[in-house]
Amino acid sequence: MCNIVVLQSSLLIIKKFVLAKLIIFAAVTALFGVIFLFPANLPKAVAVELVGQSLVLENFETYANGVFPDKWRMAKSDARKIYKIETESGNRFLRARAEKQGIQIGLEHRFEPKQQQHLSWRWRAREFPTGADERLSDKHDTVAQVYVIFDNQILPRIIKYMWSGVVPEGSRFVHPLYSRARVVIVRTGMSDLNKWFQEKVNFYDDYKKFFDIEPGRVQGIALMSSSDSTRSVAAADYDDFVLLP
Ligand SMILES: [Ca+2]
Repeated sequence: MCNIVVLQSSLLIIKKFVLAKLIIFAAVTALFGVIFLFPANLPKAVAVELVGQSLVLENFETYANGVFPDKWRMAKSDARKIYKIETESGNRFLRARAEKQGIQIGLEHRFEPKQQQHLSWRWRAREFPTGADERLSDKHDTVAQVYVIFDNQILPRIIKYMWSGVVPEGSRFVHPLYSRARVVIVRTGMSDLNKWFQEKVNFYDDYKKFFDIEPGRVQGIALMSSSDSTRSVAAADYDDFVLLP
């Protein structure tokens, strides 16, 4: 009898533990839309290992004008309204315009970060979210940000490279909404509107500096222009994501 009571009580504890884990997982997924778990109907990016070589992950040239780039996965279907292909002087790129929204999209590509440590891309700010501050959870919006997602696709570590209107360039801090994410402000200021800039980051070094361990496999990259916290508008363009040794 006693054993049955102990067993029942153990089962209850296990159930509570599993429930708590599920609640935490749902909360994290809702916040960050662990995008690679969802829309499995979309084709995966071709995973090519090119050790010691550059690899163009995405230049948007293969898509028709005005469409959502279907190699990218979305956290919510409303992403289709935010992210669309645009053409300018014969070049195709991704245009983002988020009105009171914050939805990320991601491109799955798994590889060993030690082999290809750098990511470069181009971006252009068009409209900054009003009153945003990337350090504060209640004002956490960004005109443009690019992420590298590491280790796994359930509770990944993430490094987010952001263009901030106000936070000083070079700032590095823990993400205010997700403790496994780190932020690097790679560009600051609202004066350089409508002008393309190229960025290049060493995500392998950044991971080691932030977490003090060797990174696991990169799972992919993601991007987001967000304006949900400030109930305003964020607009930016993105192009030419390249992995380099
Ligand atoms: Ca392009």
